[in-house]
Amino acid sequence: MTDGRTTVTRLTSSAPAAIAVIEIQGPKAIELVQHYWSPIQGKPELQVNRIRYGMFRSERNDRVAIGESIVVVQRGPEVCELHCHGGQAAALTILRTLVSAGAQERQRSEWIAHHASTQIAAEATEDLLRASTVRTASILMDQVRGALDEALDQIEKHAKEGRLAEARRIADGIWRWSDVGLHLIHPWRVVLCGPPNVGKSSLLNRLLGYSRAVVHAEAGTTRDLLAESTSIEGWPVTLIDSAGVRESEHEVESLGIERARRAIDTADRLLLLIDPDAGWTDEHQAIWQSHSSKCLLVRTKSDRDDSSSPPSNIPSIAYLVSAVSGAGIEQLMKAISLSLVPDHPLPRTAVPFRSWHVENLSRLLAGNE
Ligand SMILES: Nc1nc2c(ncn2[C@@H]2O[C@H](COP(=O)(O)OP(=O)(O)OP(=O)(O)O)[C@@H](O)[C@H]2O)c(=O)[nH]1
Ligand SMILES: [Mg+2]
Repeated sequence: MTDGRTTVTRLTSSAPAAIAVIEIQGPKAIELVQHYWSPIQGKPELQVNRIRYGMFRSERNDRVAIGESIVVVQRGPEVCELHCHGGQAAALTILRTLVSAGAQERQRSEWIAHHASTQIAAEATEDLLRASTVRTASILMDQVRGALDEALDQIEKHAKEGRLAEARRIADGIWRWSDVGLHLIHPWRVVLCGPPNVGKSSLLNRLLGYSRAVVHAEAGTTRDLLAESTSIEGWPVTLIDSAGVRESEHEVESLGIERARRAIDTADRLLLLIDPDAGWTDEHQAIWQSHSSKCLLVRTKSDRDDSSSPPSNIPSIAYLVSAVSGAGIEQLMKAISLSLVPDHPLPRTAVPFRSWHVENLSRLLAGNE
């Protein structure tokens, strides 16, 4: 399998985690592990599928300063897994030691491609390592287990046997999940926008759950874009705070407003914020006219509402929130989630998650018209 090479691969993601798993395989695998590892208890011999605990020592000549506690599992005659602490230092030390002793480092992508049953299963396995929520990971896990491959096989079979309508029906059913599939590891970009002082930075902080952006009573506080990753109902989202949009003579503020406009144009969704006192302005109207289909209207500062000054020209579809009291925030999160993914795939659904999957389906559907 490794052409006589002994290879070592870090199987887990390089992001810090509780545990890192390194696999060594090839003719020298077991010998190398036994050279650097010794058990806490019992004989040093390894047995297939027996879990052993011990110390990995980088040096054997008694000049050892630090040993790493690891769990060792021999998985086959020439394969061994080493489970160590998940920070960078432990895994790197073990990898480097084994490489300097003659093993060849193999990239995880190569390892995955070799072990996966299909290209799609390999891609799903790679993306699974980058999934940031249980919800997105479980969709990718379904694709690792073959949901998309099976659906594509069915399409091919129907098409070959002349049942084009059936092939098309299945392709249509998969294609409808394209948007969610393409965002499983690439977050949706949701921009908080509106005139200065409407409460964009305050709402960003409230949605994130911590104080990330500077909030101030002075209009024009935020100058640059401020992007932060989070998840909303299990969907990965980058929330972006922006400078309040207005005509400004101030050079730095104008640069910020220019960036805000670009972010508004390229956003997946906009939270267009309306201050209860200032109401709906020309700036709102301009953003709404170009982007109404991706806008959620949000009337802010609801804790300040009183019957003596009811907001007049604010559309009634606006969500009412208070970044101060938290009122309406949960409903807004639900609305954002529903607007991003109105209908979510059930378990074992075939979901295309790379652009080439979507392009192939689009071509297939276009050719079948
Ligand atoms: N009572 C109340 N005040 C709020 C709320 N949200 C924001 N404010 C106040 O409104 C002012 C402006 O808030 P920011 O969050 O800085 O507004 P912004 O839209 O980011 O402003 P710029 O960055 O200048 O465009 C501050 O004095 C906040 O304390 C709220 O929900 N309730
Ligand atoms: Mg701000």
